[in-house]
Amino acid sequence: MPVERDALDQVVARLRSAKSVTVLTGAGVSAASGVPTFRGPEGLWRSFKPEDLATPQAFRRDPELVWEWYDWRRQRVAACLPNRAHEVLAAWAARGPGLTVITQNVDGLHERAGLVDVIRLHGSLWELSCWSHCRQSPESWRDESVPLVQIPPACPWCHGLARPAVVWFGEALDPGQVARADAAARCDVFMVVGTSSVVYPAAGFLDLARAHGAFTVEINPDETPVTSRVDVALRAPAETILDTLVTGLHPS
Ligand code: BJW
Ligand code: ZN
Repeated sequence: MPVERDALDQVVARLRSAKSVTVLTGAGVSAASGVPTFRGPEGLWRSFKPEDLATPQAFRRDPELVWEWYDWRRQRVAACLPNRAHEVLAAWAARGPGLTVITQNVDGLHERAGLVDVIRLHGSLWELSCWSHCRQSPESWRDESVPLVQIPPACPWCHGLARPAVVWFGEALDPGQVARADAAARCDVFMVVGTSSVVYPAAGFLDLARAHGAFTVEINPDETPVTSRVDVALRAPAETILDTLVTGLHPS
């Protein structure tokens, strides 16, 4: 179903008068790049249960299996390129202050599109940390080797087990990133883009923005648990609708 012109015009008008705009992104933003989403028909978890792979318990039980999954995902993402949604957000942010991007994605595609200062709630596929938090190691370190040289990889400092520096179910998010997201949610326009909005605390930032009085927008081809709570739901792919919105906002 085509997105109604009225709805688009309303969003562009709000964006034009906004001093601060925050965009919360999820896996759907990277779908057009070929990165599988988590849930849904083609989701990463159609054949794996999240609790089998994305929890500290799963890692403790079988680090090799979990690392094989992450190694496969790293290889897959390394072969992908940022799409129009990533590019539009990076170009918009580069025009000056006012746009903040919070992402749940661990793929690094926002950064590869040139976006700086992205708030990363769930860590990065490209960073590792020491499973036993040894005193010598930094909190995390970058490792972009594809495929990994060794599975499971070792901590270069204590030679014990390394883990992906991502946030698994039941783990706390980085308080610094949460504080930044919390501040960014107090904005004039808050947009949730390409996320199923089922994972907390990320999904809760929309309500914080609403409580602050933000105008709220969802961009997703499918309905989600927050669709009924936003001011405007644009049922379309992120890579087309963000382009349309920004062309309306900054006509060349
Ligand atoms: C398109 C599109 C296109 C397709 N364009 N769109 C409150 C209530 C209930 C539960 C909880 C709660 N608070 C906490 C919990 C527990 C839990 C949770 O949320 N559980 C729910 C699932 C029930 N949360 C946690 O455990 C969090 N930790 C925590 O709360 O800690 C508390 C604590 C405090 C102090 C000490 C200790 C603990 C941690 C959550 C971590 C989530 N981690 C993952 C894995 C990251 C690593 C990895 O990648 O392997 O993050 S789970 C996974 O889901 C990943 C994603 O970032 C996240 C969200 O998924 P996302 O992005 O929404 O993807 P999909 O696939 O679900 O949706 C894609 C969407 O795109 C779909 O809607 C499509 O329609 C759409 N789409 N193509 C636009 N072209
Ligand atoms: Zn270590």
